[in-house]
Amino acid sequence: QKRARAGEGGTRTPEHSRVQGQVASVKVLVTGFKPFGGETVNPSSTVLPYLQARFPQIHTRVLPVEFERSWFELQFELERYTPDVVLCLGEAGGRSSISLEHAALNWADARIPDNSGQRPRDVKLLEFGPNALFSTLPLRALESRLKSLELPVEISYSAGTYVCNALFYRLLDALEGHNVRAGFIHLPYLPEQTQNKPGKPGLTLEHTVWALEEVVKTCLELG
Ligand code: PCA
Repeated sequence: QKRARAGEGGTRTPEHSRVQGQVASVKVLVTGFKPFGGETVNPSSTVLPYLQARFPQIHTRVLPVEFERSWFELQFELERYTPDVVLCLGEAGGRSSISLEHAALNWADARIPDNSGQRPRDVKLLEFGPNALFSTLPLRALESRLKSLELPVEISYSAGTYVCNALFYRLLDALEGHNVRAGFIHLPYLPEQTQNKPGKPGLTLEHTVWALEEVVKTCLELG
């Protein structure tokens, strides 16, 4: 069922709102996750205050690492804020690049329980939903922009089968037929997280924030 009314209230008048080439009225919602899996930080929420400071007009929110509650809280933001662009961020420990996620799978298989103790195994997220849904962000353009700055970036074809994928899938499902762009980006560990994990790659906070600033800038320009 389609409960999110994210597309409503989003009528824009670009002629009136164009400020120095930017469409000032594009409403961008950026979410991150709380720490999980024994970590004390999650890069996806660490970056939010930096993005908020750089772009005061955006809306940011930290979500719980819980299958049910993360979607419940995101839905609340969609209805309250009626964004034009939704960018969800999460941590993908062990990856070395910023992962622009292309696809969300209609599948949940949790390796560890979520922060509420829930551990779905081998189940569909939506019984009658399509097997996969695709990001509606311009991933190739984002990839080129970050590559040209020599930031580590890749387009990824799996957001996993845990809470991030579930949130991404439900978001794309709810926004189908709405004029709202949505995507998910997975971030590598921060250096403080890799200290006790020999061989695991990470990315500095500076580079992570820089990459996401470029992404948000692109999102703000999506009229
Ligand atoms: N990463 C997990 C859930 C929360 C997060 O930041 C995932 O990839 O599913």
